[in-house]
Amino acid sequence: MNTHQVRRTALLPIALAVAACADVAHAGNCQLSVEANDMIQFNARALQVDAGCSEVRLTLHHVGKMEAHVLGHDWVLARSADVAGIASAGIAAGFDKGYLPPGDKRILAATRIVGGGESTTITFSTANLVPGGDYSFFCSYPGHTSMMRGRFQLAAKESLAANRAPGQASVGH
Ligand SMILES: [Cu+2]
Repeated sequence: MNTHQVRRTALLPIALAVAACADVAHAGNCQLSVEANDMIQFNARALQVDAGCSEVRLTLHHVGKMEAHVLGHDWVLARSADVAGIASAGIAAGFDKGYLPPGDKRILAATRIVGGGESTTITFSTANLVPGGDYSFFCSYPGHTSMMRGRFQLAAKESLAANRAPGQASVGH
């Protein structure tokens, strides 16, 4: 086993634990549940759904007590290379826009901002995601992005250990 395989294997239980409560009617894991807290943390550093999922249902739960305008959180999905650009544009957009630039095509999925005790659920298509692509999830609230981000993978569950390196396939057309 090489070091890459060891690292992927170490990440897997985290993703599985996050998805453990999902009650999936069809084959494969297409549902995710993520918690965020007053310590500016997500409870997951990596998330994964099966490549066979046409849609993903994600629930974000703010388990803290801070109100949304004081210390809120959202969950945003983008190509890893786009995270910094979206986050800075989001700060400029401001709280009323959910700290995200409206209509920005780089945003692959995003929840609204929630405060302590609140939850929000979104369903998003995987049509624009490439299996094995380099994606990240993050919180766009100002100052949170560096502490609240992780890897997002669209992968075949059977082939994780043999998961090939992200290919050169482009997301755009
Ligand atoms: Cu946050």
